[in-house]
Amino acid sequence: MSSPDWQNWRPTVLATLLFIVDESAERVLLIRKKRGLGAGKINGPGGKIDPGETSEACAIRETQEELGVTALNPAKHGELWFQFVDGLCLHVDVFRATQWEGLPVETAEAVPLWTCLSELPFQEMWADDRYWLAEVLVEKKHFIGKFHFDGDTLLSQELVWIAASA
Ligand code: 6U4
Repeated sequence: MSSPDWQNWRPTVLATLLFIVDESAERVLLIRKKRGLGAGKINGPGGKIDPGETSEACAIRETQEELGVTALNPAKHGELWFQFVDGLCLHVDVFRATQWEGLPVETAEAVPLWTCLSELPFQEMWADDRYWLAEVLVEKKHFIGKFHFDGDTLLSQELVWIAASA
């Protein structure tokens, strides 16, 4: 399977992920996703950007819809470029927040999972997450990651850590 032509890659779907980090308790608010792409997996809350919506507003809205929690001042920490063999070209902005309002509740879309930062459940997450998630959550790093998937199988990856202005 040849690698994607990342130079000429254009996304067809724009989405977000948001990770709320409780720094004093060294834990992160993850979800068990109930439906949509990646149903059954553990991930951060997030979803598709609506027309005219900023990615930050999308990340906040999706987290409210999925968990009933409002993230305050999320900071963008990265971009994920996903090329799926079936043709999906998915671009995801990744946000990290350390302040929020509300208590997480289970919804039709997700089960909330406060998770120790030292025990991220990579075996139940998308295969790309092990390459960037701990560094973003714990070390507050910034990145661009490009990942080629066949369904759940990660075929190839390119990851660059970048200066904090992303
Ligand atoms: P809406 O807008 O409610 O339809 P939702 O159904 O939650 O959104 P969906 O199914 O389009 O979203 O999937 C997009 C979500 O899946 C984004 O939050 C990013 C996440 N996602 C998809 N592929 C991923 C991957 N390989 N690694 C990862 N997250 C991924 O960490």
